[in-house]
Amino acid sequence: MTDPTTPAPTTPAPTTPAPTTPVPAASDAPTWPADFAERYRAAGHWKGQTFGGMLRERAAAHPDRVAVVDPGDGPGTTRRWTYGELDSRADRLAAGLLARGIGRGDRVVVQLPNIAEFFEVVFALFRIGALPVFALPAHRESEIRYFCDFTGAAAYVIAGEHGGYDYRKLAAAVRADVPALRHVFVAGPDAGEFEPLAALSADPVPVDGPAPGDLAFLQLSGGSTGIPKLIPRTHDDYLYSLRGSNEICAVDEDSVYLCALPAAHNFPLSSPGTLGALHAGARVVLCPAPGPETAFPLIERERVTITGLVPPLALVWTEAAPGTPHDLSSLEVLLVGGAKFSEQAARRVRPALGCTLQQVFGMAEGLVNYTRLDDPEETVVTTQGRPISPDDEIRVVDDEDEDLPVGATGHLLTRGPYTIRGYWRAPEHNARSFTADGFYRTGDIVRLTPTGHLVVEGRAKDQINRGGEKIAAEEVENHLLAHPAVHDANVVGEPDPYLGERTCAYVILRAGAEAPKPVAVKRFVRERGLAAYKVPDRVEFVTAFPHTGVGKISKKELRAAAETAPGTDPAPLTES
Ligand code: AMP
Ligand code: DBH
Repeated sequence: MTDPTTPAPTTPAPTTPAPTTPVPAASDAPTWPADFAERYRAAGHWKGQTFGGMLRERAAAHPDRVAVVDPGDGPGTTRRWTYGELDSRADRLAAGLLARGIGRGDRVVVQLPNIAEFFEVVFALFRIGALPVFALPAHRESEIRYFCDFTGAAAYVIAGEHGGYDYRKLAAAVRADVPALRHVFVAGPDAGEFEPLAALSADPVPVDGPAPGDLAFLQLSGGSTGIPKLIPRTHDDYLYSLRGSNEICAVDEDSVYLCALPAAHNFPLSSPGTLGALHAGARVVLCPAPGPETAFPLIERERVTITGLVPPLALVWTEAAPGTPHDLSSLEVLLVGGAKFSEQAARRVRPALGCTLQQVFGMAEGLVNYTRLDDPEETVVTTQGRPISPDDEIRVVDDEDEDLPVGATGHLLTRGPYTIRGYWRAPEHNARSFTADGFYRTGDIVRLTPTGHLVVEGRAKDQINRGGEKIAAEEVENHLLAHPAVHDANVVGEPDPYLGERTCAYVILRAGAEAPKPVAVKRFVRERGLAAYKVPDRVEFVTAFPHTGVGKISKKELRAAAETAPGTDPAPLTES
């Protein structure tokens, strides 16, 4: 194996440090105590590798194998980048970033669709030790402004126009509000007032890269509070989760991974995802849209062997597969996760798609569970899998943090070699989200089967899981409260046959305020620059909220009201 810091033949040996801003202080986030770190190293989990080194090794071992296929947007626009090409593109972009003063420890908000440049950008950033902040294409001004501002981002990377949306306008608005944001780089043909990404490409320069224990990037949490949380992941810990995932999902250099979900999301990034595939020397095929009309022809053409979907999409694929003219026979494994996949839907996967289902229950904070390829069918369709690592510690506890017997339903706490010990720059929140001895409070309600598999039974966190897209109720409530006619607001999930859950906003209007139409309230939230998936599906005006015994608003009763009698005022529940 090559030393991860060994430069490519085109790169001179690392000598002078590049112009950089200081590496973030350790206090940006709690990390593993020394004895745990020692244990994880001794067990071989943390191997002392970086992402920059990983790509370098792959490129050296098989420069001409295809790494990334980007089908583009029409016939003749397919791009196929080999490992060698991806590696040298990352070097050249790294040089361009360094020349603009972006370096080790700097944060860069990356908001790219499923295009090849996503990998060029993140590997360039990995190589210089700058931290990608993984925004989703669905995010809008509210989220992006916050990410840029909170992380003190040096740069923001977008695709000019995509999916009918002009990200340059978003960038202009964000830059006006966040003066510290020095650069906006645009992938694609028309950068407008900003710098084209392609213009950064320069001859490789010596790079003072990150250490394996350094942060590699900041991933986003679905969150349950008004402010999104950022998840600090290191090279060593994330690479371990990739190796473990590859082994469990049998990803090797002959695999072809179709990235159908947004590439920046933790699931398609790492479970085993695009980075798992690249780690294995396999091929990544980017899918511009996740519906069968786009994905099925690509599966046939590129001989895709494995992909991952959220439950609503898995349902659509299983319905579409029997009637498709496309040959899906190359598909060996379908991973489904992000939200609970119903047993009935799980049973339909193999007959419809002819492949093995793997359920995956994961979180960007760390812990990932998979059903195994050789698990009995009943386990695969009725559980959400078991942890990657023998060193993943799982506790199922009651409301007082007391351990429950195996089989009992309670709160899932976890600690392990790839689960964070704290969010980035969030000490107060960390005190609530982690136990004193470092277990992450997942907010999920689970039970353990005798075989050690987890079954997700519900959620204790104030979050709506809208078909795999997580929505923090408080974040939406804060936007509703900004409406001049709104006195108070509560957002809860209600059952939806397709998404699993959708959002309902219960709103109390100000005395004397003219009642807006529900649709106007939705528009108000959207116009405040919130991602479309967070805009309430339904807005109900009510006169009061149900309360608990101690006078807190009862979200439980609100949820029950939404479930049993949509459209009725839940206030009477308290009066009975
Ligand atoms: P995040 O912390 O934003 O990465 O979201 C992770 C959360 O998604 C988990 O804590 C669960 O609430 C939910 N989740 C992910 N996969 C599954 C699954 N297979 N079944 C049920 N919930 C899931
Ligand atoms: O929902 C998730 O965040 C998720 C689901 C499956 C995840 O992070 C993962 C696998 O790694």
